Parts: sequence; structure tokens; C-alpha cells
Amino acid sequence: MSFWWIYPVLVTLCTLFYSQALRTYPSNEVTLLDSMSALGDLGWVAYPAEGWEEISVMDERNTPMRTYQVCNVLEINQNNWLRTSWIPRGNAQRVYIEIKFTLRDCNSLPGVSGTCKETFNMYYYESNYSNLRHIQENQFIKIDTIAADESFTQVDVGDRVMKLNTEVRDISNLYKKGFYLAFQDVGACIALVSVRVFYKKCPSTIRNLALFPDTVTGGDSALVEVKGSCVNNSVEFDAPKMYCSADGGWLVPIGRCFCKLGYEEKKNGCQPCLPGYYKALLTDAHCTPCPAHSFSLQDSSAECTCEKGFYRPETDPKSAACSRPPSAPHNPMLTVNETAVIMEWSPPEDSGGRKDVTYNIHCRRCQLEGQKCNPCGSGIHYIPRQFGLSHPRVLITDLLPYTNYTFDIEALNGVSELSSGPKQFISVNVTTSQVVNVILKERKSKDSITLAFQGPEKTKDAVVEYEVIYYEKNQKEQNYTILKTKSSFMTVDGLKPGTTYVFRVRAHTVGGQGIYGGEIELETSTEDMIAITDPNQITILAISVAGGIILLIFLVTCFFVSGRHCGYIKAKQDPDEDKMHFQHGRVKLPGSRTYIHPHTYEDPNQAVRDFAKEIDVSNIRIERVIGAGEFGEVCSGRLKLPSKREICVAIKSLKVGYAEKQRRDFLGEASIMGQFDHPNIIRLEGVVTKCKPVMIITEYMENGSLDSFLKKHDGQFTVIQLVGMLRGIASGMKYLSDMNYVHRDLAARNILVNSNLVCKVSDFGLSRVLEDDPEAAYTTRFHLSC
Ligand code: L90
Repeated sequence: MSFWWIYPVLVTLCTLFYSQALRTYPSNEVTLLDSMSALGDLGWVAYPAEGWEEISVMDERNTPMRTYQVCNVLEINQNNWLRTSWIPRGNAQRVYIEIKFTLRDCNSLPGVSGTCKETFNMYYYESNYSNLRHIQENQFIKIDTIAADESFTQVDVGDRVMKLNTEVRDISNLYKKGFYLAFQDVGACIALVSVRVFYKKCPSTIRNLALFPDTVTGGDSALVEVKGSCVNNSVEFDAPKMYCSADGGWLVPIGRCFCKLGYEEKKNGCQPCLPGYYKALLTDAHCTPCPAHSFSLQDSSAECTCEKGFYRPETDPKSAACSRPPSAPHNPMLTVNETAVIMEWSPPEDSGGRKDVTYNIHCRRCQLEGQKCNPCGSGIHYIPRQFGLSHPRVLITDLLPYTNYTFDIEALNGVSELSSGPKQFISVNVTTSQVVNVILKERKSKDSITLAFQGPEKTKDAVVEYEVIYYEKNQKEQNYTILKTKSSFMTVDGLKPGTTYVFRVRAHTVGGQGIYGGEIELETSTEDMIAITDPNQITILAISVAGGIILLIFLVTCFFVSGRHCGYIKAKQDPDEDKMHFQHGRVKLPGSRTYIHPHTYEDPNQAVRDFAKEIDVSNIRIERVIGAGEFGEVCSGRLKLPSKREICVAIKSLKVGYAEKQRRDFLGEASIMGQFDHPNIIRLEGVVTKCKPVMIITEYMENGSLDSFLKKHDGQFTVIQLVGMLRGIASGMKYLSDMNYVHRDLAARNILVNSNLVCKVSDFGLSRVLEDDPEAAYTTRFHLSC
């Protein structure tokens, strides 16, 4: 058979396939045999000899290319076999055979009808050995009959078109070490240009930080399950696995690995976090910058270290900023009601960078006039609780009456216990009181009535003095008298015979004044007789008679010594007893009285003596200047009390070279202040008149005047605190009004504020001239915005 036609075809094919020889195959295909890339003789076996023929062609680079042809189309009963060399299968169970060939159309060949065929057959034979010499047809298993089909490449050969077919077949479930392929020609005109045998694999890959190795696909179409192994610096989270499909693709990734702490995922691997960064959770994808107030100096940090003085409790996530203990609470405000106290305060200015600020209350009981304190012990109740308060307020009940307590309000947060720093607290002092109900026991005569007092047992020692108000029944509006005594009985004399008087009594205690008890009506007898209603009254009577005589002598002496009879008399009935007659007083609530203006005194010095205590200048220690008044400097300092206890005081002095009127006006304020006794009116401690400079001494108000205090702490007070201050001022003003005193210059600058935020009305100077003061009386410019 002549192959005249085939040479031009092959030359063309060489050019065409040259590029194919350089072609790279898909990465998931592993080639076991490629006839195109064979450099030498393919060594295939053809039988019979006049059948398949190997023809080498040189390509452009002079590389020989092997092809096999057969074209015995004119002869009948053709059976030409071509067998490949032994092909080791490796791990493959399924292999693919890709053949490229041309097949002449029988119609294009003259005189071949009946003998010319247009198909050929492909076979395989599995064998563990590579040394098969001959072809034994019956050993081979047929793979398929191959015909020219539509999958071809057109090659122009002169005036004809050659079709280069590509066919792929596969063999599954191979189990021997290798196999042979064979091509059977039965009378066709074929040029077998290329035979490539390959198997498919799933190429090595990294998914979810797990490495999956190259995996040969399964023999049938089953999926191959493959376990992944975590890449360097990663740890298994959920066992990683995937399935390798028959066509070499990975399917269904399950489970995953995560970069270990201090490493982040980058380019399918795990890279260490840089200094200043950290990764504290496996599930975090990336390193993040250290949170506030923390740092990391080294690579691959799993957490950042807190700066000095900052802490991160175990309960906080590593991503939380480091924080520190809070500053102390401030602006404490107290509302004391006998043996209960409501304490409120402003939260710390520095919360330490946390939102979990709580408060603990620590209680100490202190001796009234000393510093010695002991723990309060049980019995006191804290509402809602004593420790771990989340709001800045607490109600404390069941305190002992007339007792000095110091409460430390401590601010804490989640890192307080990690810090070795000092506790952050403010201390507030509380003195409790209790209303004393006085039991009256009476002894009557024609012009006197003797009263005895007995407070409740536990308050007995705390009573400083008793105050009795009495008036003729139905005449309260015109005349009432107030008497005070430090003793537990009192004889009221100078009464009209056969007249009914109304008496009410209250006690003043170290904790403050109680309220008046109920009205008791007692009638003097028409003639001297003694009505004893109680066995104790015999004693009382005896004492009273003696006391009455002494009192009478004393009163008469005073009358003649003073040589005057003012509208107001503060006369000593016995060393312990004061008496005040309000001849024209307007009747107010029980316990209220009208203040006496010093100008109503003939001698204003007497008013000073009556209402202000003279202080020995040696008991005063001036510490610093805190302001300037109209008459001279204002200083703060310390005053030693007769009990030797020292208290802080403010001292206003009258500058030297004053005129007599100035001195009078200066001290006039003291004689007004000395008549007031109210928690919201600045308390006069006394005066120094016996040496110069003349001074007025008051309690010390730590926070100075309200106007500057509010400006300084603008926006820092709670509504409750502001309203508390307003209530205090209103209460002080009401008291003044009840005392018939018109202040005429209520302004924030005239309100002084103490350390517990208690506001007190001040400035009772006589020299105020309404016209001169634009902010004077009746124009209330005192505003608190809440
Ligand atoms: O306690 C004070 N704390 C204080 N205080 C007490 C008086 N004054 C004088 C104010 C008039 C100019 C005073 N200033 C105080 N500052 C600044 C402070 O921080 C005072 C008053 C007030 N009204 N009537 C008084 C009679 C005497 C004095 C010492």
C-alpha cells in the first residue's frame, strides 16, 4: 500500500503538534505515557509485519516524532494489531487514554468498496510484567470501537481537508501493576498520531489552614475521603477533611485549623503578630493592636501587658483596655434625720476607665469630742446594702442617737483589688439626734408652777437644756415667755393667781433641738397651797422652794444692776437657766421666736454680750487669709473649745483705725447671728472684743461661697444634690422669716457651702445699704439650673 498521501499530512501535523508537545497538561493529570514526548523508538509491537508501521517525522526542531499508520484498504480480512509497551499504573485505579488520529473517508479512496473500513478497536491487557513479547489477542479486553467523530482538528492538506480526531476512553478498577494497550485495525486507513495515557489526581492544596496532599482519584466514581493536617503554627479546631472526586476536584471541605495564639492567617499560613500587636483568641483571624494602656514588646504575643498602675482582671477579655482603680467619690451630701441618714455623693471624677464602679460604706463610731473611733459593729442597717452599691446613695438607719459617726465612702471598680494603691474614699461625719418627749410633773402655788422633766432613758445624758414656752391661756398672740434650764426641773414664777397657763416643753440635745411636746394647761391656785400629785414631788418641792428663793434674789439683783427693763431680757434665773420674755412677739410655730435687732438696745455692746460668746484670743490660731470683707480680712483658722477639742473656724476681723459706728455695725452682725440656731444659717462661734483686732468667729465652710463653688464644679452635680442645696437655702430663709428677720440680700455669693454640700445663709451685716446693692433685697438672682 502506498503512503504517498500521508507525508504532506504528517509535515503539517508536525507543525501542528509541535505546539502540543510543549503543551502543559492540567495540573490534576499525571501522564503515564505520551507518544509525542518519546525521544527514541516507541518500541511498540506490530503484528503482522505488513500491518501497522512506525513512521518517524522530524519536527521543526529536528526532534523525531513517532506515529503509527496502517492503510490496507484494498485487501480483505485485515487484522493488524499494534501493542504499546508496558505502562505502569502507579497508584491509579482508573486511567484515561487520549488518542489523536486521522481516519480516511473510504469514499475518498477509489476502488476500495467492500474492503475499506472507517473504524478501529482499542484493547487493554493488565499485567504485572513488562516483558510480554507477542500479542495474544485473546488476552486483551476491548475498551471500545473508535470511529472518526465530530471532535477533530481541521488540517488543510493541499486541496483537501484532513480531520484530526481526538478520542478519550478510560479503564477503571485496575489492580495489577501495569497494563498494555492495543489498537486493532480491520481494514481502515489510519494514522495514529498521538497516544497519551494519564490518570487524574486531586492536587495538593491548603484549605482552612489544613494541608491536603496530592490524592489519586478513586477507581470507580466514588469520592476519596482525605484527612488534612494543620499548617505550621496552627492548631486543629475541628478535624479537617475533604473529598477527592473522580475528576480530580476537591469537594466538601469539613473542619478547620486556626493559627495558634500570637499568630495570624496570611497567605494560607500562620505568621507571628508583630510587636505592638497580639492575638488572644484562636478564632480571631488577625493580630490586633494592643488595647489602651497595654503593650507587647515581642513577636507572636498572645496578649498585651498592662502599663504600670493599670490592670486587667481575669474576667476581662484580653481585648479590654487596661484600667485602674477609680478616684475617690466627691461632693458628699447628707440628710440626717435623727438616727437615720441619707448619704449621696458624686461619682469619682476618674472612673479608672471602667463602667463597674461600686461603693462600699465603712462605719466608725467616734467619741464626741475626741478622735478615738471604733468600728460600728452590727445593728446598723444600710439600704439597699453596705457593700457593692451601684448607685451613689445609701440610707443608713438604726444609728445610735447623739452619736458621732464617721462614714468612709469608698469607690471601687473591677481592678481595685489588683492594685496595691491606697483606698479611694471620702469621709463624712454624722452626728445623730433624737426627739425627746418631756414628761411634765407640776407643782402649783398662787403665783408659781414648778415643772419637772424626764426625757426617755437613753437620751437622758444627751440633754443639754430644756426649753419651756408658756403663755396665759388665750393670750398667746400678745405675750409668751420662753425659759431655758439645764436642770431637770424649773419653777415658773411671777404668775397671776387663779390663772390658766399653757406650757410646752422641748429638749435641746447635743444632736440638736427636739420638737415641742403637747400643750399642758395648768392653773395657779387662788391661795398658797401645794398640790402634790407625785411622791417625787416632795423632793421637787423642797428643791424648788430653795431654788425659787435663790432665783428671786438673783433676779432682783440683776434688775437693779442692769438698771433697765428692755423689750427683751435675757436674765439668769439660776446659773443654768435663761429666760426670754416676748412681750410683743408674733406667735409663730411652737419654738419660733422673733430676733432682736441690736439697735433696739440702748447699749449695742449689751446685745453683743447677750447673744455672742466672748472668746479668749489665746484659743484662736489664725492659719491663712481666705478673703476680704468690708471691715477687713477674713481668715481661716482653729478654735480651741473649752473641751480642748479644736474645730476649724472662719475669722472676720475689724481693721485698725475704725470709727465707733463701724465697730458697732461690725459687732452688730454678731449679735444678730448669735440669735440664730439653724443648720442652714452660718453658726456664730463667738467674738473677740477684749483685744484688737475685734473679731467675729464662725464655723468654717470648706467649700466657700456658693457662686464660685457652682462655677468651679459646673455640671458636676446631680439633680438630687442641687435640689438638696436649694432645700437647705429655702429652709434657712424660712427660719429667718419665722424669726421675723428680713435678709435683704439673698444671693449665691452670700451662701456658704461646707464639705457635706450643706448650704448656709450668711452675711447679716448692718451696713448693707439697699440702694447701693444692685443685687439687694427682693431681686432674687440666685438661680440653680438643673
Ligand atoms: O467659712 C468660710 N469659708 C467663710 N466665711 C465665714 C465668714 N466669711 C466672711 C464673708 C464675708 C466677706 C467667710 N468667708 C468664707 N470663706 C471664703 C470660706 O471659704 C463670716 C461671715 C459671713 N457672714 N457673716 C459672717 C461673719 C463672720 C465671718 C467670719
